[in-house]
Formats: sequence, C-alpha cells, structure tokens
Amino acid sequence: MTIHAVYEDYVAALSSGNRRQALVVARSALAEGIDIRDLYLDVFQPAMHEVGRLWEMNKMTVAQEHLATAITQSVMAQLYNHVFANPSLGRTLVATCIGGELHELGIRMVADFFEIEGWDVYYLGANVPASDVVATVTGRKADLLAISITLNTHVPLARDLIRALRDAPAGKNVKVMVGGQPVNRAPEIYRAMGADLTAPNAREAVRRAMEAVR
Ligand code: B12
Repeated sequence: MTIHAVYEDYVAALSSGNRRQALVVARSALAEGIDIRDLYLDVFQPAMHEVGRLWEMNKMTVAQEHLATAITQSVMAQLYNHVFANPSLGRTLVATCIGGELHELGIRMVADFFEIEGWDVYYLGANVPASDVVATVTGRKADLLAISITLNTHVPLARDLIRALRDAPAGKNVKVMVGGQPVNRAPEIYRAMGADLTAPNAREAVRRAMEAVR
C-alpha cells in the first residue's frame, strides 16, 4: 500500500467521523512497515490541512472539523508505543504553544519526533504563562525550547517569551526554535523574534536541533 493510499483512506475516515476506521488505517500502515514519522508527516499532517481547507470552503462543519481533530489526537495517543522506542540521549526539550494558541497538533508532532529520537520531552500545551515556561526551561535544564505559533497574531508573544527567557540568568544560552504556519510563510522572521533556529516541519526540526545542540 502506498503512503498516498493510506492518506486517502485516512481522509475518508476523518470525513465520515469514523474513529475506529481511522485507527485501523493507521495501525495497518504501521503493520505494513510504514514508519511512524511518515505516517505523521505524509498522512496526519496533510489530512488535517485538508480538513482546514474543507472547513474554510464550508464543505465541512465546525463539528466535523472538531471531530476530525479529536480523532487524530486519539489515534496519535494510541500509537505511543512507536514513539517511546529509543533509549534516552540525555538531551532535554521543552515544547509549548504560546498565549491563547489552541492549535496544538503541530507542536505535539514536533515533540513526538524528538521523543522518537531519544530526547526527554516536556510538552506544555497551550495557555502557559511566559514566566512558567521560563521556570520549566531553566528548572529542567533544557537544551532547547520549541515554540509553536499558528495564528499570525501570536508572533509578538513568542518574541516576548524569548526575551523573558534571555532575561533569566539560566536562560541565556538555551537554544530556542520557533515554528508553525506563519514562520513557514516567512521563515526569516525567526531571527527578528530572537530565536536561534527554525524548521518547516517535525523531521527537519529534529535534524537541525541535533546539529545546533551537540
Ligand atoms: C484543528 C484546527 C483548529 C482546532 C485546533 C484544536 C487543537 N487541539 O489543536 C480549533 C477548533 C481549536 C481551531 C481554532 C481556530 N482556528 Co484553526 N485550524 C485547525 C486546522 C484544521 C488543523 C490544524 C492542525 O492540526 N494542523 C496539522 C499540523 C500537524 O500541521 P502544522 O500545524 O502545520 O504543524 C507542522 C508545521 O507547521 C511545523 N511546526 C508547527 N509548530 C512548530 C514549532 C516548531 C518549533 C517547529 C520547528 C515547527 C513547527 O511542524 C508541524 C509538524 O510537521 C487548521 C488547518 C491548517 N492548515 O492547519 C485550521 C487553521 C489553522 N485555523 C484557523 C483559524 C482561523 C482558527 C480560528 C481563529 C477560528 C475561529 N474563528 O475561531 C480559531 C483560533 C483558535 C486559537 N485561539 O488558537 C486558520 C488560520 C488562518 C490564519 N492564516 O491565521 C486555519 C489555517 C484554517 C483555515 N484554512 O482557515 N482550529
């Protein structure tokens, strides 16, 4: 079975709101030898982007879109035995959304890719005050902070968080990576935000982080 066929089956399961079928599609793909990372990036991610497109075109209701998101989250949670597959590398990542950013699937994927690689990952989710993010990063002696933004309006919040981290004595040398859809549309903004690096997707995020944090 090609990855594209898996994608089509998965979109069909999401469109009909069939969680059981979505899980069957994902599990069958893994059983056929498809790598969990390909399943994330070539099936779940484009399927969620397609859901957004259908929603924008009024071809999917808000309820269907919420259902599709909940299904993908629950499928990802069922596959965690494929994520905790490698021994610890002794590298620590703190991953977070920013402010009222509710789009959390992208950063969860990023966090899972680091976990697969053997990083110790602390994923904070949405709505975490900047001071708490800074305290977690310094308290956990993190090597890297990953910040995810989906809405353009959250770009300044990420910049403020990076400033707050740099103002903390133990946060000066922690590497900071930013990413998400606004950064993908204009990758160079990561510098103006005060970050050290960016990446367009979860796979590239791990690759670049492994180079930056040695
Ligand atoms: C699901 C969804 C929601 C859910 C989110 C639930 C949840 N628990 O995550 C809910 C219903 C809450 C929601 C709400 C809204 N949404 Co919405 N949503 C989506 C949808 C359909 C899918 C998002 C998703 O899961 N994508 C899949 C992930 C895996 O892809 P990704 O985010 O691109 O992540 C990858 C890369 O970007 C990158 N990356 C991401 N973060 C990071 C971080 C680092 C450090 C790095 C290196 C890389 C990286 O790596 C990731 C993995 O490879 C998108 C459509 C889309 N195009 O994404 C719309 C979309 C993002 N939403 C949109 C909008 C407008 C909204 C609302 C404002 C709607 C409203 N009027 O209420 C609200 C805002 C809520 C808020 N305050 O955040 C628009 C945004 C338009 C824009 N340009 O700003 C989109 C694009 C839909 C559309 N076509 O119009 N949404």
